[in-house]
Amino acid sequence: MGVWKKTQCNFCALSCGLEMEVENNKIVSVRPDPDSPRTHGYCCRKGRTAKYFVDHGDRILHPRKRVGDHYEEISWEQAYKEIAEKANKIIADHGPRSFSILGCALGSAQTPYATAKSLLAAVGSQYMFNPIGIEFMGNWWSHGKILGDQMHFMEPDDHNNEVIIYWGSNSYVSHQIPDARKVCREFSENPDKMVIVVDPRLSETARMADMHIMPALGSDSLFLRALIALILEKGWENKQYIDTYVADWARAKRWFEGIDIDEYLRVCGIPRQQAEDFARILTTKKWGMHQDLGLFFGRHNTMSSYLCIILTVICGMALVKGGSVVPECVIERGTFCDEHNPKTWRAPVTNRFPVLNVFPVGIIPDEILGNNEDRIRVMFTSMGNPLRSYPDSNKMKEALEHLELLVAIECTETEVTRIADYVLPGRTTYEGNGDFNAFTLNYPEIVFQSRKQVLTPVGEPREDVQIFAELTEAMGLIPKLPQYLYKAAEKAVLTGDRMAYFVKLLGWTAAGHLKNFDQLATVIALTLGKAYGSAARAISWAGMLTSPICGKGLVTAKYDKKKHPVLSRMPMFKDWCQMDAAFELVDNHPEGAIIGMNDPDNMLKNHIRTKDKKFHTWCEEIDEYMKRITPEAEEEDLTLKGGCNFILSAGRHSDDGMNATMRNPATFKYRQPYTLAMNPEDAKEMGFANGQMVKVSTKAGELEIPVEYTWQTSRGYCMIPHHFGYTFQGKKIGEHVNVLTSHKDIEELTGNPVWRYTPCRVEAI
Ligand SMILES: Nc1nc2c(c(=O)[nH]1)N[C@H]1C(S)=C(S)[C@@H](COP(=O)(O)OP(=O)(O)OC[C@H]3O[C@@H](n4cnc5c(=O)[nH]c(N)nc54)[C@H](O)[C@@H]3O)O[C@H]1N2
Ligand SMILES: Nc1nc2c(c(=O)[nH]1)N[C@H]1C(S)=C(S)[C@@H](COP(=O)(O)OP(=O)(O)OC[C@H]3O[C@@H](n4cnc5c(=O)[nH]c(N)nc54)[C@H](O)[C@@H]3O)O[C@H]1N2
Ligand code: SF4
Ligand SMILES: [Mo]
Repeated sequence: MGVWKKTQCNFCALSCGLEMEVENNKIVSVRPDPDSPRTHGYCCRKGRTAKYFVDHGDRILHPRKRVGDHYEEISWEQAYKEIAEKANKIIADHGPRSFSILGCALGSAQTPYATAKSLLAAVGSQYMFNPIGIEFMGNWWSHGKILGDQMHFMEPDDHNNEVIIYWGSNSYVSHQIPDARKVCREFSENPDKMVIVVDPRLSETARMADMHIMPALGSDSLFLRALIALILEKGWENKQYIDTYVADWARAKRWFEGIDIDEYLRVCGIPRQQAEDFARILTTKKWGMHQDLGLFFGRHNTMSSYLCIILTVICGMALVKGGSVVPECVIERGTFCDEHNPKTWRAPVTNRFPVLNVFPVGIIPDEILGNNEDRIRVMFTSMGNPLRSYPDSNKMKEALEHLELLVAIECTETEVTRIADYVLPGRTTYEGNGDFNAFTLNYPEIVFQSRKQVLTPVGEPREDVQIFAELTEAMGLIPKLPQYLYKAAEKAVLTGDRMAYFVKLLGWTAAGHLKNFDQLATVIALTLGKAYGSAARAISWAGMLTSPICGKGLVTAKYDKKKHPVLSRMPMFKDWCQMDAAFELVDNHPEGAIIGMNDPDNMLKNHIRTKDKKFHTWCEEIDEYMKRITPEAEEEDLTLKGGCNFILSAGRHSDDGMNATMRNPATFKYRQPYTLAMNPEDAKEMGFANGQMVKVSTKAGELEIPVEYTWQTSRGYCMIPHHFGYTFQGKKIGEHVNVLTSHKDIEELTGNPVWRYTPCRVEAI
């Protein structure tokens, strides 16, 4: 019999509460945690495979450096010293634009981001790459334009919706919203509620839908434009809501006037009657929409996200009870990046800009391989696998090999650790103590959890968040910290009075020792982190103290005045003391805790962040772009050319794989195999037998793969999961689909890869 410990799954953004049975420092079984206020006793089978992720022969246990064609183990001290010297020399010679950081965040854990951002700020670079630059560029940019906020985004208020719409989302499989399966089933089974799925294929979620709308592949923007035009033609829009909350509708409205709706719908392959039925529901029921990769990885994905928000606004469903709402963020995920502000960097070769501090990942090869003096020459990676998860694996490898310094922080051998100059062992979140997921998706409760250590690390791995802080220190980018800060931190841990430490920290900061506030994370990780024996735990505290909800009257966690003597001297510390109490609540509850409540009655007031507190539906970039979203242009563009005979979904978040995290083939018997999913009618027409090996080629590359017959795909559409092509203990299974995707195929306005619409050629071998 082992000991049961509570934690949180680190495989996807849902971050289910889990209980793990640990025996002899090994996970022997995993079950969902019924006490979790986040997921209420649910987990999927991926969460249960945690032991295969942490316990295997491919773990990285010690720091190492590349010497010629092999690696040598070195000490942490030597690693830090050499990396610091090399990075500093390159930055001194070529400036801060030579320096970049990649990853530092999974969908389920983002603690390292705090100290990584701190290091980036200390260098003076803005080059951060991670999955925001894969999936959220268009959606968050659109929220920035229309709501004036790139960090908070709208999700269904599923407790109060009558209709839930999944647009390009297979939520029954991919989860992504709390209680995803329960919500799906509840809306599907309840005769008073509806599930509507907009998806060109019969996904698991679409199978449960009351209404399944199947736009022709890649035609979402065209369909959205027609749908909005239809609502306006009928006069069904919510005029009162628009008059009250929208600044510029008269101008934006022109995009939808006088267009030939029937012609648009013809190209989208949507019957007029179905479009009208949908429009009627949208304008008479209370609905919320979850958008996901079908949209985010689609053609014109920024335009589609933008139009989805306009649709929500004109139906009066944005930021209202029963509509689409924004769950508050407990931890700040980034800052608004206005691409027109001259201080916001543009990448020199591709001219791309960041959204919420992150650049699109597709630009990496060009920004490294360019001949320009200010090209990227250094990259530190953590919690990300650019050689598999990012487009164009082959080009990406060429680029990473061209770097002058590549440092990989990893818990497991990957394609990146095999080419890096230095490899630093990271802990898994089950070995760390305090890692959190900043995607607080519950609503209306504000739930927060901080992972408690489940396993004692083997070897010398450190928390990624600590490694970034120590690298910053080694690079000489943080002033020497006074002994009294370390002492205050130790005392805080001993007495539980962290606010006394906080006062000392503020006093020291006010004396102007730091270049910017982002650097505070490093100071806290090095002092309080040291005292706690966990930088992650200290960063959870710091993140909560600087929370966007601090002082907004939303936090219900109670603080004890006696425990906060600082209050008698400084009453203005009240809000911080309350956040400190919220931290304590979370810290004492390994299953997570409800620390506050969203404010459903003031969503419009609180979450329209434009200067005039109104939605801004018109913008110049969209105005220019909209001219090309026409049936003529789209029909021409949607015609397959250059020998291509299929559209490929490059990647599929299938039930059985977990991005690039689950590499261990011990789980393969539970997994979707490495196949090309094809509609049986297509396959028969091509003369392919089920299981026959075929060649798939694109402009970026080619691979060989067996055909799998399935009605889950529609005609002309085939799918390859992105869960293969990983070398594990010397053996590679299948190929990775990103050898087929080009880094040039990124959306033109903001830059997500267009991975759900990759024209390809499939042929017999
Ligand atoms: N099992 C499992 N779960 C996961 C993950 C995983 O790897 N495995 N990964 C997690 C992560 S990081 C993410 S981001 C999420 C992703 O979650 P999802 O976005 O739900 O994942 P996809 O499988 O890409 O599903 C998108 C749906 O969009 C549809 N689609 C494709 N093309 C189009 C189009 O042109 N228009 C429209 N409207 N729809 C289209 C597809 O048919 C598919 O059903 O999943 C998370 N959950
Ligand atoms: N073609 C194609 N490519 C895709 C997709 C697709 O649909 N199609 N989906 C994309 C999406 S939506 C996403 S979000 C990305 C995700 O891709 P990535 O950002 O690369 O994230 P992961 O694959 O989850 O994990 C990356 C690395 O983090 C490490 N890691 C995992 N857990 C821990 C931990 O606890 N501690 C430490 N130190 N390291 C850890 C793993 O070993 C792994 O090597 O993939 C994208 N790539
Ligand atoms: S993979 Fe996602 S849905 Fe499955 S247990 Fe983990 S967090 Fe929950
Ligand atoms: Mo993702």
